[in-house]
Amino acid sequence: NPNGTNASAKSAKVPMVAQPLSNEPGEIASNINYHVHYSPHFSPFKFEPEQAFFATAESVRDRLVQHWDETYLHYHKVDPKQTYYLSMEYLQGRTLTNAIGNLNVQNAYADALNKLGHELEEITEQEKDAALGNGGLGRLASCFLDSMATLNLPAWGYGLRYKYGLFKQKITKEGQEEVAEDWLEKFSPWEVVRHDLVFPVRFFGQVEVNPNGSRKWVGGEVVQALAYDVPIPGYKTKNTNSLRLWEAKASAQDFDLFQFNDGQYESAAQLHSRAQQICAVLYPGDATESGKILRLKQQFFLCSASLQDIILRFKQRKSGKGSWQWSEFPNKVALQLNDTHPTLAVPELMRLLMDEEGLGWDEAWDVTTRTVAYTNHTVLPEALEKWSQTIMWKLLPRHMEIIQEIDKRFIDMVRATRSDLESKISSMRILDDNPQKPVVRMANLCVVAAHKVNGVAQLHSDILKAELFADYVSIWPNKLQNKTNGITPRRWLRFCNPELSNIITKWLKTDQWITNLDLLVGLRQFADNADLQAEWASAKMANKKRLAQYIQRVTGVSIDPNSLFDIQVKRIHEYKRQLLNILGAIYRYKKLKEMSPEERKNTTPRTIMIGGKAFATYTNAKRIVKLVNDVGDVVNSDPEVNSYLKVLFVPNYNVSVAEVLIPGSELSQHISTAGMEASGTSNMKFSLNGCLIIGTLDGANVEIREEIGDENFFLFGATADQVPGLRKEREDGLFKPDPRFEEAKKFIRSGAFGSYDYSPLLDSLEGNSGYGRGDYFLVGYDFPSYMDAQERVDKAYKDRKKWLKSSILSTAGSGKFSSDRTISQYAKEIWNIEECRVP
Ligand code: T68
Repeated sequence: NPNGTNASAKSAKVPMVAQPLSNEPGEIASNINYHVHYSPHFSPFKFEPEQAFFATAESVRDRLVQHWDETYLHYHKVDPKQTYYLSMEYLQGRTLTNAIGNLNVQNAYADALNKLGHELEEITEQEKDAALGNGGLGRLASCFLDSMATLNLPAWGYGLRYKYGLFKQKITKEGQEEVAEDWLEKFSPWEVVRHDLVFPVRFFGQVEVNPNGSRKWVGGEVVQALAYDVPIPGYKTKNTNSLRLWEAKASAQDFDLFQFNDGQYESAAQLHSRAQQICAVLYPGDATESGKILRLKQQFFLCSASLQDIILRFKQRKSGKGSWQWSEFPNKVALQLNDTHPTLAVPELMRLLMDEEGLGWDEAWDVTTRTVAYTNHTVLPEALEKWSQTIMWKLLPRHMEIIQEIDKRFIDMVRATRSDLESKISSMRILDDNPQKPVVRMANLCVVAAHKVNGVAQLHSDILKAELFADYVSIWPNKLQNKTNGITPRRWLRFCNPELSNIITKWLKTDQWITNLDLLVGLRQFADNADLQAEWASAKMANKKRLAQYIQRVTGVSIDPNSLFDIQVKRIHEYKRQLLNILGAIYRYKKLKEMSPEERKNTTPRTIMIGGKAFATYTNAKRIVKLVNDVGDVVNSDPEVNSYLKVLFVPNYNVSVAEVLIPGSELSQHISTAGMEASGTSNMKFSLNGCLIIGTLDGANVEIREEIGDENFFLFGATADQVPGLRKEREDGLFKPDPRFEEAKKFIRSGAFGSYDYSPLLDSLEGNSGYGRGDYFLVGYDFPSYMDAQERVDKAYKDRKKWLKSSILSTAGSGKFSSDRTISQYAKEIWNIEECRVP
């Protein structure tokens, strides 16, 4: 029995897997009908698109559950080494289209729904996005889950089941407004609650020393972690992995019936409401101490529940197989930390092994370090996590003891073996004992404890090696690796862009590219072919029209599908430089205004779309959102120029909005200050969909340009190694701004876009240095080369054949950026796991 429990009734037998379900449209229709009636969630006899969505999803889930159970049994039987991906974020988006596509039952479901009077496309639109993440890091985790299942790798994702994921962005006259988004408002048809999987997680309390010297963490408060599983189907394979999301609950004993009956309702349910807070929201504000404690609780909750589950599975599989040793644990478990957010897995695994399982320090440390690997996603100093030691001692006293010991042993090791590093110890060690503000540096803990550390694009990994982690590399030369990010070609081409997919399949004479993306190079030989170009152009036009309809619906602005569609969508951040984009748009607008009507006719009409969410307390990012909206209001209603230029802010950018925008884009902007964007992944999605890139030599742009050819990439800007020197020049007062840059800023200051006070934002671009000044992100320095690159874009777009050729070559050169490639590399070079295909 894979669950390790004894069947209580002697004769009780569970049929291991139920009868397979038919995928014949009539059978599917009756299955949907069955759910409408017998899995009721609404009033009887209601069958509008919403009810049809839930019933359809439940019928798809039935099919997934069969594969899921078989996968569960198979992994249990084979007992392979498995990967556990620990992430505080998953940006799953919608599931229905992806699940139907991976099961290869699109046509059957479309037919079945037709029989019931519905259109599949309309039904899929009913689904809410699961947005349990912020941006790139969370979406990467979801792409990885898709690839792990598709590659038949025995792997699990672990995360938290936030009630409110990422906020919904509303655009008002004031700019961005955040509204809570309740993705579980009705319910999620995909998740399955596992009532038998509950683990206790402790907070606060104290450490008890036993007479034999062993230590135990006791007291404090205990909440229960309850497992919710989401199926992760692979593409055209039975392997269906799990994303296990933990929810926090208090138990019935924690409800004080006496107090309640005494009318003290709040205090009676105190522990219940404290438990509920843990999974209430993604990234609760951490300006206050209670906010910090809550975030740390979330991180620990994920780590502790997941490790207890993993250890239980390890023991269950070992039981009945004779004697075994803890040293075998790393042969069965690979734990990947998605950034430092789950770092507490390190001291928690140490604690579980020592205090619960009775291992000594050396053995526990050996097991832990052979199990854990860490991915870094940023070099921005402000994004490197540092937790207050005071808070940590309060919330996790035993873990602080362990971290102290790891720190001490690390220092001892360096002193004993590397006297040349003496002066580096204070920056390399885990604890920063600065008496003003003692902190734990989570990245340092990860690097010391992990057997492998990786960056997410070549340039980023090189920077980690040469700068952030250079001293560690001198101790452990083989620890640091590169794993260039990737995206799943299923969601990001096959399903979101069926028009282009069909053309690719037709010209390559195979659809194998869907799981072997390198085959796209086969398109290169046809890049000049007039027939392919015509088909390519018509697919793009169809997608542009669909995008134009979407824009009309959400903004009320009509855009011209014959104009160049130019898109920048990502989180709003100063280093990503949406400000450079909008200043360029402003300059373009001003020049158009100065032109004669005849001159305007020679320009390339453009529709500039910018979308993305600003973190709620990030003031300058919110000012940028407001500026884009204000510029759009003026430009789009200016009859003199609005057939040559439109500027749109696309509200509430998320995964399903991306699925509409990316196929319809022709130019996309990836224009971060060089050295600051670790990788970027939307650059890969755009390129895969035949969109040309204007960008800096940053993150994965470098590799994309290498793959697709520099003649198909609009490059501009300083390089990463020039950046420090340029900042220095600026500080020394040597920077001479380009007149075009000055003109654009002056135009905003003149009030051309309304009366809002943009001076704090513009001031950040002025002066030589200082907090919020001195143009740290080098917008002014890169502006002229950016505008020159934009002129090259305008010219290139007029040569239709050449543009289409570059577009085809962009898709053809994107094979490397499949997350299947990325995950195969993790599997071989970090996890040491192998395929375990369900027969
Ligand atoms: C991104 N990081 C990188 N961080 O910025 C991007 N959440 O270059 C890279 O492509 C991507 O990771 C995948 O590797 C993030 O998305 C976060 O969202 C974040 C940062 C701090 C705390 C929580």
